[in-house]
Amino acid sequence: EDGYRLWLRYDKIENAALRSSYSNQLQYIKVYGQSPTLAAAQKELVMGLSGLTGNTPRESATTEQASLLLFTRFTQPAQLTGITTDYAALGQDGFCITTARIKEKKVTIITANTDIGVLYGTFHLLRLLQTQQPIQAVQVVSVPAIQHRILNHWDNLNRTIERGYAGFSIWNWHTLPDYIDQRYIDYARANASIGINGTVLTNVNANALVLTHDYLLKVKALADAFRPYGLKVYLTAKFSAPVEIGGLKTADPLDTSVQHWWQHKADEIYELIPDFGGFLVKANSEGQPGPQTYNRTHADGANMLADAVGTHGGIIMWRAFVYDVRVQKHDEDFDSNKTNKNLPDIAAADRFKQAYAEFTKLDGQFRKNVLVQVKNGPIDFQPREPFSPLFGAMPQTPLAMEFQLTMEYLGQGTHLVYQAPLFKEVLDADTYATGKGATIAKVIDGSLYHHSLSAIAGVSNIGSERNWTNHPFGQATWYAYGKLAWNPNANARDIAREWVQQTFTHQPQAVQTITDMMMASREAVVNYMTPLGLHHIMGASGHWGPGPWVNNAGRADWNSVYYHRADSFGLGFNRTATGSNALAQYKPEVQAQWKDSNTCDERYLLWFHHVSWQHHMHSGKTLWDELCTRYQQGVDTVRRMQASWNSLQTVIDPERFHQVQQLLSIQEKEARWWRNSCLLYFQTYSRMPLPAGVEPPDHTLDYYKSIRSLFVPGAGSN
Ligand code: BDP
Repeated sequence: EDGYRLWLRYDKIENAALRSSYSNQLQYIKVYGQSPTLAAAQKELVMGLSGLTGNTPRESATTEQASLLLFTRFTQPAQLTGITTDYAALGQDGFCITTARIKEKKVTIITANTDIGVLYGTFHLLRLLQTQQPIQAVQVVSVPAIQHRILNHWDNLNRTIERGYAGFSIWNWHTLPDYIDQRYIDYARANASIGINGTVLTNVNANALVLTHDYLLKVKALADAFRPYGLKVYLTAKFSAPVEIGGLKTADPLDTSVQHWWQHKADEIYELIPDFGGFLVKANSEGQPGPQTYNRTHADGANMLADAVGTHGGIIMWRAFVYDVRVQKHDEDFDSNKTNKNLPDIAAADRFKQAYAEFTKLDGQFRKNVLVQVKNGPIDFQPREPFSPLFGAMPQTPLAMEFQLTMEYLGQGTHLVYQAPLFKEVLDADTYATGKGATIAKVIDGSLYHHSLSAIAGVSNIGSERNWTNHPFGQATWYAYGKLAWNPNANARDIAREWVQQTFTHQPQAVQTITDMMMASREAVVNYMTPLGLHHIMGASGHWGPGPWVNNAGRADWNSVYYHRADSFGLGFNRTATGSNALAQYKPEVQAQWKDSNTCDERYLLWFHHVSWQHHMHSGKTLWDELCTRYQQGVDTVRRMQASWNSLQTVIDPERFHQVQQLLSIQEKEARWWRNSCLLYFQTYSRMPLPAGVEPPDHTLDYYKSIRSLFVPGAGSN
């Protein structure tokens, strides 16, 4: 049991009565229409039903004999005119599963407007069986809320992965285009099973080479392999490509030779890949070139590319993850040993504010096929961030959400952190952009401002490891991302439960135990890394392990001390009107939740306030005592997760049991490392003792500071 099969294991159901009821009901399959997608649906059904029931279903020659019928609006057989489906409500990707009677015989029907809708319905039906639901009277209508549900691979052409912790890239550029690894097909199947319909193959820190003809042939081979599963291919576009591979002197978006170059490049791509999705672009951020290099705006850059792909139906996802040189210019003055000296200057610049400052002024200037892709928080995928103030602040521009499935700041490949609660916290957050109830889910599904174009992106956690994600529970985050992209209103616990049933066991107590572990895991990582609104205090560059003392990284805002601002008075970043005033980027109702340090939701306290060590917390404790307690709670939760997992030895297969057991013990060790390092470091400012119940660190601060990470995979550009 090596984890390769993900949640599509289709192992035989133990309950014999259930098995035979499923197999009786679904014994004769008839698929109306012919296409690679419908063939994939049929193949999946045969594989799934044979595995789950032990009985291979048959292909039915006639409608009369069939008990499971798959058709689209266009292939619905004439005999079945009595079966009415509200096709208009299903859109492109939605599906309907019903039970009906044809001449007194009960049948199950999967129908949709498109073949891909039928495939999604097929996976849904199989999931009902995998989770052992009753299907005698099944009635499901399911339509995705978001149009483009995409994975972003930060994969380099040399197969390393930026911030990747599951081995190397699954794209083997060397053997493409001639060799199609079964893994590509299984990747597409897995994505289709949870409704993901797009994949950006390459890193946002882009390499122009992928746009050369030879690489495009390799991209085409992947696109062809994915197409039956409805998975569109996208690429990252390096803004300087016209210079790097096109021989032009400039990449200025207003230069006609540059515009033509991109137009021809797009034509070449669409010639090979008619359903190519479009480009994802990181521009003028962390050293990437962009339109500002030529004194043009993000809108100028995005629009030029939008015009190139627009004639072919493509889209541009232009990232808002930018922070410009205004912070950098403070570097020379920035002296962390005298943190307060330059605070007013640095605070005025506050990286938190930059994406909003640069992008809101461009609202209304983007072409119709451009989405601005915004990370969930204003800084960078921290264990907990307030939502980015851009959401709701650009009414005329469709905004795409960017979540990070790979765990750059969450313990990387060895920590069990189920991220659905994090995603939900963001999706459910109320921006108040149009009054109460203007949730982020409504911003990105397009309903708030009536955009028909909508997208969501998850930075992939997938690699060449046999089990795809290295940590077996990394699969759960991939799974949950797909489910929430389809339905942002779904419940994180329900998703966890169904994932556990498909992935590990049906034993009710064990399902409960594992689900509880997963649901506790996100708060645990917040507590043992960055409680109460601390953020970005990890080791520099690799972002692995604690580094609250980091004060010598290349830019002011790459340093932990820039973010936590510990001093003898207290802790936290004042982002209220007396500080950087980043808070002003939110609507008044949101500001009201956070602006007063006495009433601020304590999950965000140190994001917005510099408060005294003696600050009176809601628990009645001082800030210092509360901070210590939270770090301890983080460690305690991991220990409870260990105990829970250990209780499952007889239920889980030995291979995955031991794998997770070992990983949890690394997590416990690292949680202690975080707690000890942070408390010792912050204690040099608070000068207060550890409260009762908090375990004393077993080494000195100097020892923790001296720990150097020998190897951190996936190191990135900062
Ligand atoms: C940060 C990563 C860096 C990425 C960057 C981005 O540390 O490796 O390139 O984000 O999203 O999280 O562009």
